[in-house]
Amino acid sequence: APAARVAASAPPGDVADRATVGFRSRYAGEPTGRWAAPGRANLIGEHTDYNDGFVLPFALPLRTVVAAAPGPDDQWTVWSELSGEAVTFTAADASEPGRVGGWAAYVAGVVWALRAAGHRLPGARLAVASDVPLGSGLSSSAALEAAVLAALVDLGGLDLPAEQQPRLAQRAENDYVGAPTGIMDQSAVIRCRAGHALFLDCRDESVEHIPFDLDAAGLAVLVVDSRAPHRHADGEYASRRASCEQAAALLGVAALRDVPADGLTEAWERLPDDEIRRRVRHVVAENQRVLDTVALLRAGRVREVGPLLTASHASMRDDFEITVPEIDTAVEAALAAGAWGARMTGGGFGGCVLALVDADGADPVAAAVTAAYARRGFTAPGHVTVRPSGGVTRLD
Ligand code: GAF
Repeated sequence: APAARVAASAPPGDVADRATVGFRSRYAGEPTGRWAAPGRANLIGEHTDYNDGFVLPFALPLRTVVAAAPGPDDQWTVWSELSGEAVTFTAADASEPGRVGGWAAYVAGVVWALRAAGHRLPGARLAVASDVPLGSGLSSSAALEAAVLAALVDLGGLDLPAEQQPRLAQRAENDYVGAPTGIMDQSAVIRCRAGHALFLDCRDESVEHIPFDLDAAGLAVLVVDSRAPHRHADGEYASRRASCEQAAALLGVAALRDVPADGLTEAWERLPDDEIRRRVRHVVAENQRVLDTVALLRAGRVREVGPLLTASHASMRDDFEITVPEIDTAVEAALAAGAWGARMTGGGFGGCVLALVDADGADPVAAAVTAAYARRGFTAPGHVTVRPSGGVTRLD
């Protein structure tokens, strides 16, 4: 059956068990503890985070688990089930971006960011297992950062309050790995609560946990993996960000967050060309859609969020131009099969679509997307239904 193929892209068996087994076989000892961080989906609010705006992500039941124990001073070894290899790096490697590459750069980046913030941390041995699919726009990198960060904070007895952890993990990604991402993903995987979406103001990082009770509403969220490759470290993400910053400078505001929805027409006239106008329109309207979605969820009107999701998708496709044919096909097919709303989630150029469907509607909608893919000759999509889950936690 095609069900749960997103999750099935991971090896079989419980992810926490896999981390322990990996730790034992690699290091011939017992881990001191295990830390789990989720992937995330963003309900709405895309490319708004680096514009100081609003986002509304929720954590996924798919998790990355790190089993860890202290190790020799100034040395970190990390094994991952996905690569099947261990990477060892020293304090010197971790002090210079670029010295550790590939997936281990996210780990070295966390060590780097902790040390740059003045923390003295112990050397460590780590083993990583994950059910969060890589490169699918579900924040596998933020999950890895958050789980490693939690492990190092606990092993070192460091004083780093939870509210400060997203910024630190973001620094690992921005300054060590070199991806110019915003604060949404790290905030989501660290701060989300089960049964809730995280309403985050990316300017001051204040949060509100908004009830997102799908069962009570008789609804489900279907996540479809487009299987189109997704790379937000590449030039498109950076160029969208640069356009937004350029527009803010032209409009004389600190960030596009400061352009009110009813000030769009005026802003529009002051911008030099059609492309930059459409970029601005996306961000300004998307911020308002987040606020409207929060208001509906607060009122328990979950189903009515659907049209806002679909409007967000149209804006990403037409104004921000970050979708791809597989993604648009999945959204159109989901809507045609009865979804209340559907949109791409994450940075774009591939990744996943989420669809708000009736509780018994996930299978028919997934089947409709799969059929539409087959008609267009695309690689079959993956899919899984998800519930809003909790953020990073220590398991034992
Ligand atoms: C990626 C980035 F990492 C986030 O910061 C955010 O900008 C998102 O794309 C788009 O909303 O996930």
